[in-house]
Formats: sequence, C-alpha cells, structure tokens
Amino acid sequence: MLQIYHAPMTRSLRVIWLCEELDLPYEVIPVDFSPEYRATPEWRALNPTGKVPVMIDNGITMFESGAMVQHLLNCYGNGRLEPQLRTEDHAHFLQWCWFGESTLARPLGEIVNHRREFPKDQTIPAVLTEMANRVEVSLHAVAQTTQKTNWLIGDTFTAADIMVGYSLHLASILTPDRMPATLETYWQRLQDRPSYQKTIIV
Ligand SMILES: N[C@@H](CCC(=O)N[C@@H](CS)C(=O)NCC(=O)O)C(=O)O
Repeated sequence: MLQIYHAPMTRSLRVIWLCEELDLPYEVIPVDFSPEYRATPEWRALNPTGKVPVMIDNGITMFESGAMVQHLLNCYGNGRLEPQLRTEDHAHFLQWCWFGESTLARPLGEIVNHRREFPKDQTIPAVLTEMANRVEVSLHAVAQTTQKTNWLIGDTFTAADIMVGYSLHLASILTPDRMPATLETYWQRLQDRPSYQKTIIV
C-alpha cells in the first residue's frame, strides 16, 4: 500500500488530501519532526534534505510533495482532478500547482524558518514583515482568480486547488491578518470539502 510519511501540519497533507479525493488507500507513517531525527542517516536515506514528507509507492521513494501529487495523478488519476494535457486549462493547472509550492509557500516557509531558527528576541521584524507582504500579494492573486470561478481552473476542482489549498491552510495560521476578504469564499469552499476535513485531523 502507498505509504505517506507524515508530521502534523506539514506538506504530507497535500498527498493525504489527494488520496482522499481519489479514494486511494494509503498508510500514514508518523515521522518524528524534531531536527535531531530529521538529521539521522535513517531519515536522510529517505529524504536527503531532511524535510517532510516522503512517499513510497510500489517501491518508489519520493520527496517533494508536488511531484508526489503529480505521480499519483499520472498513475491512479485516470484523468480525474487534472485538465486534459496540452490545453489552456492544463497550462493554468501547472501554473497554480507550481505557484502553490513556490511563490506562495516560499515566503510562508521563510516565516516558519525565521521563527524557528532565531530566539524570540533575535527575530528581525523587517524580514517577517517583508515575507508577510509577499504572502499577501500571492493571496490576492488567488483571490482575483477565484472570485470569477468556483475553483482555480474554472468550475472544476483539481489537484491545483489541493496544492494551493495546503498553502492557504498555512497562511490562515501564520498570516491570518493578511488573508484578503475577497479570498474568504474560496477558502471556505475548500474547507467545506469532506476530504479536507478528513485530512487536517490526520
Ligand atoms: N518543497 C518541499 C518542501 C518540504 C518542506 O519544506 N517541508 C517542511 C515541512 S512542511 C520541513 O520539513 N521543514 C523543516 C525544515 O525545513 O527544516 C515539498 O514540497 O515537499
């Protein structure tokens, strides 16, 4: 069975959420998220960057959550949750998937790392503010698109909504004051999905 190495709140939620949407059986393997464990040769053998998640499918070991999502769509999606290849919708699907983990998640990750690496009295407020500003610009980009349609790709829910949705989950916790009011309907729509509700409690 598909194995998902998971720690609470981490990007493994994307993979679990996708499995719930596709009705794919999976096993969750809890990971000790401490820096000490993630630095062990045992964990580095699975993820050489020491990060979470890791997924093992049929003897294939992967790190990078977005690649895991695409791999599962390719192997088990049967065309679900992804527009037809080589269409405008598919181009935009790729755009939002990559955006979810790069443009939007990167400044969120910087906020997490900055707070983790520096004792409270040594955090640099200007860095945190700049990263929050970058998050806000990205959130507006999502809001602009989802005000016109139900989902990122028109009226069909796709894995791009999962890629971006996980990052919105993080933003709602890390930078709640930066969530634009115009994003509320889409964010609520994501949270209303039974698959999301099952996922966030794992
Ligand atoms: N691009 C990677 C990012 C992985 C990542 O940053 N994971 C976080 C948890 S969600 C982590 O392990 N952070 C610990 C660290 O960077 O030290 C992915 O999508 O899998």
